[in-house]
Amino acid sequence: MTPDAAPHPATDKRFLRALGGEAVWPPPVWLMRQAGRYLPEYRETRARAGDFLELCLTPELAVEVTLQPIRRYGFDAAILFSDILVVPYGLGQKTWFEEGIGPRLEPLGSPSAVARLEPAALRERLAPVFETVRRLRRELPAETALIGFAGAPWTVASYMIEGGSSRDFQEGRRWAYGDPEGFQRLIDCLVEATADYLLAQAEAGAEALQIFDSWAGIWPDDAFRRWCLEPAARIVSRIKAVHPELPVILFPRGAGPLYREVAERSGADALSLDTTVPLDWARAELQSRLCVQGNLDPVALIVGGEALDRQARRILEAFKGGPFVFNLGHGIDKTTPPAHVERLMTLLREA
Ligand code: 1CP
Repeated sequence: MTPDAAPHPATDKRFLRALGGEAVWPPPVWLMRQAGRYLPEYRETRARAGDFLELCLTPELAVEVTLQPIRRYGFDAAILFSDILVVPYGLGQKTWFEEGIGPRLEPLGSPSAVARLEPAALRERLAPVFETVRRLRRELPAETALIGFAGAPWTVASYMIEGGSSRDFQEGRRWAYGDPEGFQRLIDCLVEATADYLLAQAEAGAEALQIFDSWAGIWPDDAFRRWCLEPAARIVSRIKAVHPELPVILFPRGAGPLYREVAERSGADALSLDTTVPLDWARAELQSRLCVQGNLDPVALIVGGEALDRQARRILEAFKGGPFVFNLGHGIDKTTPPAHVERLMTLLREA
């Protein structure tokens, strides 16, 4: 770990310095899902786009909504505006977003459907995303880093199998236990497609990459290793083979004590911590090995006031002195008052 005042930092972007292992203070900050429905200007652009996938795949509009939270709050990092489900779309699976329901996909049906996916077409189908990344690098303020992202294989597979959101992921779990070889073929396909997709974002100018495994927390430990940790490690290794210096953040949400194995074995530069990870444990077991990011409860941000201040201060106190990026433990809720984000930013700047 290098001290804050390293003589020749490779970058002066605060966010990238923290990912590189520096204790930057006050900590760099961004918020998962920082562009979205809680912002009136997003709702306005969203209405103009009509369709959500159209918004993701129209560079002019995707750039605009990426920049909106940066203009308002001056976060240290912008995250490309897109969605994890553009990958199934890029693979040729029918994917759409229904107002008031969320993502919908034509379910894969059976493992044999994996053979019909079209990994060779992904780069071309998702070309607008890479154009968005290129434009963002030109338009972002000099001090703001650009994060590219993708869903992790299991989390994306869960939507591909269930045909949308799920309460208990029964279909995916049945598939994994009942036909592990068939399920492995889907995961392998997603490992390759996701690595290709992230590498293309890196070539277009993404300066850090985050892999969202939002539903990693449902598995027994052996299944977690096989379906979450191993695929993530393979993606990281493919990225590092081409771009050894490009920082990768993993978000194995709900991994509990397995977060430590992810820190040791995934090859990631940083871990994004969900709200339930105990702070003292994370400081001792995780932050001693790599940069941690997180883990404010999004509901504390909805409530605001003293409750928000108290939760934010606890996190600051726990992670001060080591590599740390302030963030939420999960995506910002659409009912969050924008003024509460402003209050949080004031508190962080005074830390
Ligand atoms: O305008 C709308 O109604 C669409 C809402 C929305 C938005 C704003 C969706 C549909 N996706 C997004 C953008 C998005 N999604 C971003 C970029 C914006 C930013 O961060 O500023 C990112 C990083 C995501 C990632 C994402 N999509 C995840 C992983 C993170 C997480 O929150 O766990 C997941 C699981 C999705 C799937 C998805 N897409 C959209 C919704 C509503 C959902 C969740 C559905 C569910 O809960 O199962």
